[in-house]
Amino acid sequence: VKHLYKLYYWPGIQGRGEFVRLALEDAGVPYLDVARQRGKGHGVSELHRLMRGRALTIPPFAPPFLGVGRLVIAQTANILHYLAPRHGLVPSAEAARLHAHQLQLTIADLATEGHDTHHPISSTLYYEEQQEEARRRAPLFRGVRLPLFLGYFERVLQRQGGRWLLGTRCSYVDLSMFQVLAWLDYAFPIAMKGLAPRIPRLLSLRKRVAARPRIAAYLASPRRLPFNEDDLFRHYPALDDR
Ligand SMILES: N[C@@H](CCC(=O)N[C@@H](CS)C(=O)NCC(=O)O)C(=O)O
Repeated sequence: VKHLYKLYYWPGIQGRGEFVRLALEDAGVPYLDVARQRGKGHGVSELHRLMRGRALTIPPFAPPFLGVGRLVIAQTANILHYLAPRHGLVPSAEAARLHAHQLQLTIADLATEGHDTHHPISSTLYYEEQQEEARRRAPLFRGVRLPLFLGYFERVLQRQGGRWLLGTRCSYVDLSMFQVLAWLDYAFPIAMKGLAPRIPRLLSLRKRVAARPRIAAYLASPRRLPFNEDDLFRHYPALDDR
């Protein structure tokens, strides 16, 4: 009997859970989004139970995590590394799988730096408590770090033939790249407009992913939550000016 995948992630935001959702949605695999369900064995309390309780010998530190039968694994890139070969989301050669993992970890670094524009001091403080520092950090992200990251991915894409980041088919890395570009566009529309001429391949990759039938259906469904100011990427106009 195949287990139903359980995705454990905070409700109310796309967050890092979205990288996993996009992979499951594109593969057409059914899954339970545990914290978005009500009732016993569901909800946010179930996340806390697995992180803090005695149920697991290796509990996760933070969401997202994935439950497969009795196995519970965390760290976004690790989850995707597990799922991808089982659902045709990565080429099978070892080198390709390592490169996919490498690119995914780099996307994770970019996501963290994007988040840190509004939380430069600590995620334990509110944005309003670190606004001044955010106004110092954001221009450095927009002006230096972001072009460096996106320039890197644009170059990889070019070397792979311009269509997909890895090989000749869509992989989970492309799905995650779509997500980061969508977030960036939401959070930093002015900066992204300025960068657009330098990342033509990435921008067409984004459209190509959005047009995949299962992704398009997902994006139009209530399962896809709207962007918001509790999420990893937030639209604070003060952090996207000049
Ligand atoms: N490196 C981890 C980061 C996990 C993470 O930071 N999760 C966030 C939500 S997106 C969280 O709830 N963190 C709680 C904490 O850091 O205390 C991953 O990629 O999965």
